[in-house]
Amino acid sequence: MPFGLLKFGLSKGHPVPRVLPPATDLKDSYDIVIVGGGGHGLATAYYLARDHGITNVAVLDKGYIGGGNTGRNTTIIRSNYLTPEGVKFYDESVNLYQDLANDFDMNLMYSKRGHYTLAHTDSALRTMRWRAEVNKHFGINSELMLRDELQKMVPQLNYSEDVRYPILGALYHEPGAIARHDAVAWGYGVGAAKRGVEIHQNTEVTGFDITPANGAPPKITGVKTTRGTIKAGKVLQAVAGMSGEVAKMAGFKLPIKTVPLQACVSQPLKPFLDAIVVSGSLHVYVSQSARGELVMGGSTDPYGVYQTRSTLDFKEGLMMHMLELLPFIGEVKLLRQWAGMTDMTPDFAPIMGETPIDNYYIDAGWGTWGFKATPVCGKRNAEMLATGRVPDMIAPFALQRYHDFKLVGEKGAASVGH
Ligand code: FAD
Ligand code: PYC
Repeated sequence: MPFGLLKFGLSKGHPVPRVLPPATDLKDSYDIVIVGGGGHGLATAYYLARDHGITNVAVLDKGYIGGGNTGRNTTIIRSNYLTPEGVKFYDESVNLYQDLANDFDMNLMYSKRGHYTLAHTDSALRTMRWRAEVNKHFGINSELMLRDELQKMVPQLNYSEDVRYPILGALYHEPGAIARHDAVAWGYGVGAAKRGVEIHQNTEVTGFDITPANGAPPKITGVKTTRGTIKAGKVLQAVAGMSGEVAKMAGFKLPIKTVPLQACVSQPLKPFLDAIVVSGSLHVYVSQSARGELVMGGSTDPYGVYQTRSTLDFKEGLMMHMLELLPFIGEVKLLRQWAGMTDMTPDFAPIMGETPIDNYYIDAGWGTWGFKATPVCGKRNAEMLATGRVPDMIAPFALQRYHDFKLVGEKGAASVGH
């Protein structure tokens, strides 16, 4: 009998502890204002306070923390990217994830599963071999696996040759994992708040005060919100699906198209699938959560809109392909379906660092792949805001690269087919 729990539940003397301090008024001025209380904004605030002692910081979110894509993603964490810049960057993130539960004193349910990207064609096998070689060069455990070996590792899949896209092999990535996404947001938020950062929910940013200084680049001086205008020494924009619109308020343009990405979960099933399985050709991916739900998704919707509507069209297409991969789940019921808005860049890599506005920094272009990057973004954004220098780790992701035509082509590794 969990007596302690019963006592906790019944006694007024044991209230559930408040995890975030109660909301306060906005101050007139902050050293740093972070626009967006998703994982990226909160992680930045956390590392600013923890590693740099900077706490005169406000995180502003128009809704509730983690209510954007941080709380809508399918929680896949991996570093099996294609470019050296991407591999090093996501590897740092995977490493940071290892200590987070201890840092936060919170169970993130981080679960290493192994990640398999299926190849159904010879050209896909070639790409998987390429990714494996780049990964191995940087010390990351990825390898090409041909069908017989794969079948031993993930016997649940349909290996029949009598299908449209028979499975030929896979890129196996041993560190591939899933975690509890809301706990990541809350862990960072609570950790930042405990150290003095202010988190203001229901506070929408509606514009910016920018001073044009004679001949010098324009400079940020303040942030306009639905609760008044505040002065800001520096600003970080971390608003994922709203990146293009918020940048427009600051007076510059991003090479971003915003499209919905949908996902769904099944009713809970007895655990049968340990691996995370992705197929670009079938436009599906699936893992089984600790609760037994199959967490499933596919490609982005083919139209640019700012909405999070679930569609029958997506569900039908996804299930058709899921049944090709796991034909025995035909009777399984769907429990929930949802969508998030994803900010897609031309090269499927993020945009991080400086902008045309002095002291206005950006963390955007996270499309369908940014949950896994939450810790590294927080750590490197904080370093940049604290020192005023762009860390080498994120320099390749500068907005300027589109002007210089130095793209970081990650289309083959960003997530599922697009
Ligand atoms: P968000 O969590 O979206 O936070 C941005 C915040 O900004 C929001 O809370 C929003 O309310 C706020 N905001 C917006 N405009 C304003 C404004 N004007 N003023 C104030 N606040 C504002 N990535 C992976 O790595 N692995 C996955 O498996 C994965 N699966 C995904 C599945 C789906 C269905 C979706 C939609 C995305 C998936 N992603 C995945 C991508 C990932 O979720 C995002 O890239 C990541 O969560 C972005 O985090 P963020 O903190 O930048 O943004
Ligand atoms: O980034 O691995 C990923 C991912 C899978 C599905 C959506 N994003």
